[in-house]
Amino acid sequence: MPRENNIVWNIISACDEIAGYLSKSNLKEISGNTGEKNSHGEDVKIADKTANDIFVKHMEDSGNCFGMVSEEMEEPLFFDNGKNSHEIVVVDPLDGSANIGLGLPTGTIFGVYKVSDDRLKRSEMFLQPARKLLYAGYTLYGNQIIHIHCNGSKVFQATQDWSNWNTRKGQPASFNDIKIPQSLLKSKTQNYAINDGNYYFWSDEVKSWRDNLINTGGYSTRYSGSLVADAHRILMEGGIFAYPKDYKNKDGKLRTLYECGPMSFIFNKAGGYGNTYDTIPTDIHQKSELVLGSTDLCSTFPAGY
Ligand code: FDP
Repeated sequence: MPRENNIVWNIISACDEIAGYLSKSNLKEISGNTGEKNSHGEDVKIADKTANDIFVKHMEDSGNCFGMVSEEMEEPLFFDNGKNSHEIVVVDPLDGSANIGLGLPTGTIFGVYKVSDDRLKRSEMFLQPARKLLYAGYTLYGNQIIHIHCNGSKVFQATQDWSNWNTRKGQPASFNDIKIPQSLLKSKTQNYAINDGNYYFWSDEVKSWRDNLINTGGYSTRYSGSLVADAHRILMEGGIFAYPKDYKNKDGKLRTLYECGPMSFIFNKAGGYGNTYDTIPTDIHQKSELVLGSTDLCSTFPAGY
């Protein structure tokens, strides 16, 4: 598959470079903090900052990106080099960064929107619902590098091995139109990905939903603490990922624009459910509750409690 100079290939190139950086780095060193805080007052790890720098460089050099919002930047960045382009990008350059020091899976999540007609360089340009995404995807840095992409109609996967991370390895045909399995009808054990350690911070409704799931039987907990890894398992095998609001995180923990939105878009287009598909963010760094997964199981979740 030849590389072209368009925003999607520019994003894939950025993810490839991030993958190379992660694979060659000293785990202890890159999991250290830079001493800076991100937009939510959280410590920025060296790997977070480096992944962001790599992503910015690729967007800037491409000439195909009008502007971008990143978890690691307080304000949107607009590129002179892309002033005539038609696309803006939202990104979490390195999601699941708590996993970095252990060599456990991490990922990059991104979405591509159309530039607003007024072309005014303001953060309002990015405040669009996931349903308006032109394109979204994530890259999982695990045993292999897995790119999941959605062009608005289909969800597809490309896999690269680490020895060849900078060349395309082809796309298995069976993964060219990913559809999430329904959950409740299946006889095999299903997975739920939720941080049970927050149980006592949840509302009574969420607690009883989770208790009921366990009492029903046939469910296993699979939670790695990396959204990309946990959501990927659910997309491929069915089940539910949920990060509910709780008494610590009153709006939820995950970011509406560059985490929840692209994931909700991908899950909806794969025939599943993503609760923030229609949410219009009011701030670029807003947080939301996130529920993703098989439509039948997600419909039982008491969202909003
Ligand atoms: P991290 O802070 O390590 O980047 O994006 C936030 C995130 O990870 C998600 O990847 C992950 O799903 C979630 O936080 C894990 O949060 P908890 O540790 O509170 O479960």
